Amino acid sequence: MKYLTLAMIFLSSHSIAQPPSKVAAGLSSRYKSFFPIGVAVSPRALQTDEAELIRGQFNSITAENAMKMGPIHPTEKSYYWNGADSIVAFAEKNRMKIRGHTLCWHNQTPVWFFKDSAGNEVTREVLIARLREHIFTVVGRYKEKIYAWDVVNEAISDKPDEYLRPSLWLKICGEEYISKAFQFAHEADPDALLFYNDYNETNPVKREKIFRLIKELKEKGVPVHGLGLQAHYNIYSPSKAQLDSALRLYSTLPVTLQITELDISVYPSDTSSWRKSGDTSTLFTPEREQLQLEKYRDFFELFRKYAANISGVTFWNISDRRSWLDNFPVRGRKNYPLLFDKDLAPKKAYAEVINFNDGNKLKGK
Ligand code: HXH
Repeated sequence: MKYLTLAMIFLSSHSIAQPPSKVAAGLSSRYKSFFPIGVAVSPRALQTDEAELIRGQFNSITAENAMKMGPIHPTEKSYYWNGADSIVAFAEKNRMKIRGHTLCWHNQTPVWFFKDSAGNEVTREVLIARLREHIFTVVGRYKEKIYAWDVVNEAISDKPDEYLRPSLWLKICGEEYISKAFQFAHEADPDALLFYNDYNETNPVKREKIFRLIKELKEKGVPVHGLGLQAHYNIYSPSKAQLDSALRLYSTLPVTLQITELDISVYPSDTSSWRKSGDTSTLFTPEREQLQLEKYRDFFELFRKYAANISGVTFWNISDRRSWLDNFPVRGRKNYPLLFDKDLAPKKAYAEVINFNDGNKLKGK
C-alpha cells in the first residue's frame, strides 16, 4: 500500500510532461461562463513556444492571414491550403473553436479576381461567379470545422458622407456583392455563423452606417448572424463611454456580437504624432503601461456587461514578440498591444483582465 501510494505520487508528478505554465489558469477558463477567448495566429507561431501559451490561454483560433483571398487563392486555378490546414489541425487537436477570416475584402485580394485574361476589368457576372467559386471552395473545405466566418470585411467607408467603401467590389458589382457573399457562404455551410466585420466601429458616424447595413441585410432576409467589432483600439481611444454606447446600440440588432481583432496600441491613431521610434527598449513606458492596463480593465468590464450579446472575444496576435502593429502604420516602430510580453510572460494588464469579482457578474442582465 505504502509503495502503491509512493508510486502514485511518482506517476502523477511525472505524467505532466509539459513545463509548468507561466500562468496558473488561462484567460479562456476565467471567461468560461462569458464567451470563448480567441487569438489570431500564423502557421509559423504554432511551431514555436507560443503554441504552449495558446493552448493554456485560448479556446478559439483565427488565421491572421492564411485564409484571406490572397494567401489561399493566389491565382484563378490555384489554392494554397498548407497554412490554413495546419491552423485547423492545431485547433482540432487542442479542441479549440475556429473562426474563419475572411471571405470577401477589398484588401489582400489578388488582382486576378478583377481582371480577365486580356487585363481588362471583368463584368459583374464574372466577378460574382468568381466570388461564388471562392466561397464554395474555401467554406466547403472547412465545413463543420469552422463554426463562424467573417464573410465580408470592411465594406463601409470611413468618410462621414459616404456609405459604402468605393472598392472594386462595389464598382463592378454594386451593393449586391455583400448579400451575394452571405448567400454563397450560407449555401456552402448552412450551419456556420456568418459575420459582417469592421473597424472604427465605436466612431459615432461609422457605427450608424454599420447598424444600418446589418439592419438592411436582415430586412432583406440575407443570412447574416453576427457583427464583428474589430476593436483595434489604443491607450487613448475609445473612451469607456464611447465603447459602452457602441455596444449598447449594436446589442439592439438581431445578431450576435463578437470582438474579433482586439488589441490596444500604445500610440495614438492621430497621424500628427506618428514618429519613427529609436530605442525600442524604452517605448513601453510606465505611463503607457498604466494607460493600457486601464483600457484593458475598462473594456473587459464592458465585454462582461454585454456578455448576453457577445459570443466571443479574439485578440489579434499572441504576444508583443510580434504583432501586425509592428511597423504599421509607421515603419520602423515597435508596438506593445497585447497581454503577453515578448518573453510570453503576462503583462500587468493581464491581471486586470482576469481579476474581477464573480459576484458582480452581469451576464444575462
Ligand atoms: C484589420 N484591418 C484586418 O481585418 C485584418 O485582416 C488584418 O490582419 C489587420 C487588421 C484593420 C485596418 C483597417 C484599415 C486600415 C488599417 C487597418 O487603414 C489604415 C491605413 C493606414 C493607416 C491607418 C489605417
